[in-house]
Amino acid sequence: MRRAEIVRETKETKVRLSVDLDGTGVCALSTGIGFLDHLLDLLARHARFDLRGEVEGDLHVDFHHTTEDVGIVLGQAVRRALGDMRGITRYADVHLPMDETLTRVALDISGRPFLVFRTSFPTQKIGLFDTELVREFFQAFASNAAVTLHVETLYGENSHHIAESCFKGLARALRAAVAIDPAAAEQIPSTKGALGV
Ligand SMILES: [Mn+2]
Repeated sequence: MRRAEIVRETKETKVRLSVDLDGTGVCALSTGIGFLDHLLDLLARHARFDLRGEVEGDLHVDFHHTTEDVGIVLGQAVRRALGDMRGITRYADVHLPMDETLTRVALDISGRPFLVFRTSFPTQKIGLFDTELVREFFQAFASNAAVTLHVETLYGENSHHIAESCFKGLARALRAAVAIDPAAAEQIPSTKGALGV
């Protein structure tokens, strides 16, 4: 069972989140931030991960802590659910089109955290959501899932479409990279014989 649950509590947020990497794409998670809930729903659906939990954040301050901390906890949960990463495909890359927008996401479940994020937004807000928080989420996720993640929006004009293409792209890349490689199901996909140590 590739499942894990993480509970993280600070003065700013309290996050309980469970992930099943071999789910059906259910998302039963409410952050109090409408657009972030929408993006997490897309992530779960397109990765076919089941995400469940509760999030309480200091939304009276702004959306920063909550968005970042959900990224931290999701990253930690994915990393724990992967275990020793035996048999995974490890690498994946997708080009995710969303109407006029095209975003490329390349992923290596390397055990080494690194983010390249070359995406900019034509607006500062999508509804009440600050577009600068998309990078914060990706940084928190990549750092805590210990993956090498390259995200680049090649072109796009609508901030909603751009944010969606980043999250759907991450989802599709995760789905492919965590998939078990039938040709090497019992092997750690590294000449080092171990990942993330
Ligand atoms: Mn949408």
